[in-house]
Amino acid sequence: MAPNTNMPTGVLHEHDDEVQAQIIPPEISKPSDRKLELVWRNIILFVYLHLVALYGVYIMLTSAKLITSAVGIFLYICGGLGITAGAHRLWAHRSYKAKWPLKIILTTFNTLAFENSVIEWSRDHRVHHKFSETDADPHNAKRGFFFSHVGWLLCRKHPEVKSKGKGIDMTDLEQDPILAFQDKYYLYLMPLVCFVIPTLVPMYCWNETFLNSFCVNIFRYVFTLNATWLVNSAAHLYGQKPYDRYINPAENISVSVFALGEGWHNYHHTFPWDYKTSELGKYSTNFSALFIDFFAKIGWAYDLKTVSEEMIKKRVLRTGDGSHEIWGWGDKD
Ligand code: ST9
Ligand code: ZN
Ligand code: ZN
Repeated sequence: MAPNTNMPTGVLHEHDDEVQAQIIPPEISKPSDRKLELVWRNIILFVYLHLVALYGVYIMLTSAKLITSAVGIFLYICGGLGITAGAHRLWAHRSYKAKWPLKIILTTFNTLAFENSVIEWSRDHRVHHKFSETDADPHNAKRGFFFSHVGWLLCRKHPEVKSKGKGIDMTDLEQDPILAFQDKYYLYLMPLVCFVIPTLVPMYCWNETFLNSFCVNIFRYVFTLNATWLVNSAAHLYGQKPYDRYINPAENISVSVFALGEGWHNYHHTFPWDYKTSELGKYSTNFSALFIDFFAKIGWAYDLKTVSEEMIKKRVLRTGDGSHEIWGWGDKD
């Protein structure tokens, strides 16, 4: 059985709740009691973006050309893949390897999604897995739905995030020239790829108005953000726990649909190295797995990591909440 080096909780599950409480150092397990330092620039920007996005919905339903809306949906999928197949599965977890043409596609898609550079995103995400639901977790779901959804981006990070984060090894990503380039020039690349080009293309290619083009693109961006944030909020709060009942991440099909297959979060936190981020990777609720499988077929993605049926079965029987279909087989030894 391959050791789960990324997840200290993998060891904790061997024990009952009381023992777990003793193992987690008390200084990071207790709820945050410090004063929040709000970042008004972000609050104002996110309120503005959400208002424009709402107007974007109205525009899509009334005056936007069909092709403008269709391209908006296409860009949501592209940007989404830049997060799921790129930042998350390829880079933060290294659950598969990619040749440079696919890395360039995914870095471009990732920049389109504007969720910070891959290196910054992955650092926060590695901290999230290693110190899940403690003060060191950037979007600690124990602080409630709003905080884990968007609140964490509206205030200064908890000091524990920064101090524990310093111990995370990021050299693998920092040494990647494509990611280093994206990180270095992010402040030029991001506005161009996420806002300027998607606004100009509909205007110049099919005579869309500036207002329509701008608002539909902002809606596309805000929709991708919320789909991502739902993984941190809803999928950490609502759903079944067939693989590990001792953790909060849960299986949430609605989140999976909007987040291109990332709502199977109980599985993902239990087996974070699986490139499918779910047991079955059914394409209907895991478009990102379909995308990676396609590129594996043409050889641009390789070394796809997964989990054996045997290991999943053992884990389900040992720590699952009983909701896995395996329990119906009557084979519990
Ligand atoms: C966005 C990100 O939306 C969303 C990520 C979601 C992740 C979801 C994961 C779920 C699984 C995958 C599902 C994908 C589904 C996708 C579906 C798609 C359809 N370790 O950050 P600063 C240090 S972004 C170590 O400014 P503040 C470090 O020294 C949206 N150290 O902290 C750093 O300096 P440097 C757009 C760390 O001042 C220094 O602190 N972007 C760590 O507390 C200062 O860092 C925004 O809105 C760490 N983890 O400010 C920007 N972190 O960087 C939002 C920090 O030089 N961010 N340090 O190394 C900000 O404005 C600020 O970060 C802040 C905190 C105000 C939130
Ligand atoms: Zn992850
Ligand atoms: Zn999570």
